Amino acid sequence: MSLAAIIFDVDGTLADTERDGHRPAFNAAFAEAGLAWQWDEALYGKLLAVTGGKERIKHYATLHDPAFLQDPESEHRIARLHAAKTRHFLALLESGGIPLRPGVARLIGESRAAGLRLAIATTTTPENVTTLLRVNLGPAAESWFDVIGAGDIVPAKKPAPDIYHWVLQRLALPAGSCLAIEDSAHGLAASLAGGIPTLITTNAYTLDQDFSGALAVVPDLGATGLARLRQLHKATYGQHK
Ligand code: XBP
Ligand code: MG
Repeated sequence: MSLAAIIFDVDGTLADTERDGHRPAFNAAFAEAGLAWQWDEALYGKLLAVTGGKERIKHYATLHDPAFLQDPESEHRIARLHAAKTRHFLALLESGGIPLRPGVARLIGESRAAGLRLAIATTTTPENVTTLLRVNLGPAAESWFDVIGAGDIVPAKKPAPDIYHWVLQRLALPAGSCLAIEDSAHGLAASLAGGIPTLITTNAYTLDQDFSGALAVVPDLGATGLARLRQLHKATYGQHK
């Protein structure tokens, strides 16, 4: 089976969004709402155990402010906090504060030039993805991706494979003809459960995670172009034509 499509995760893979992007955006939303919650870098690293912003807020409240969840309005309050957080995050993106990681733009360009199909599979909010692409790659970038699977379109977020199943179905490709690029153990669990060979590009939060089952683990995509991805994919699937 030859390589037909690359499916990118977003947070931590396309860009280092978590520590200096989502985290301060959450804190700004909490401050705006008059909450004394403050997520420092170390705490945020632990909270990343739960994917999805709304889910992460609820997880934090369960651990550190259970009274918040006694309020019958708490689900609405979480939704409002998350909407405010998204507003702050988008403003940061628009200001150019979150560049793509090394090698990402080049790999996207090489893949397009070679006629590979591109897709996104992420738990983050759809506008976060489209804005990140537009700000860093220009107004046409969203159209380069055949499928953008993001946010609440599937009920179970990573590490569940649902978002990868959703994307594969829309690509109408077998899992083995795709290659996923992820940065975290949760992302890897999701893509592997979807049957997709996966390359890991680590970041500071995920460096020490267990990436058993990955095609390879690299510190970034700076030295990993399309030729290397084809090699890695062929080593796994090349024998099954
Ligand atoms: C990323 C996430 C996201 C972001 C926040 O996981 O867990 O929740 O932290 O985005 P992955 P939202 O990289 O595996 O997709 O606040 O928009 O949910
Ligand atoms: Mg990620």
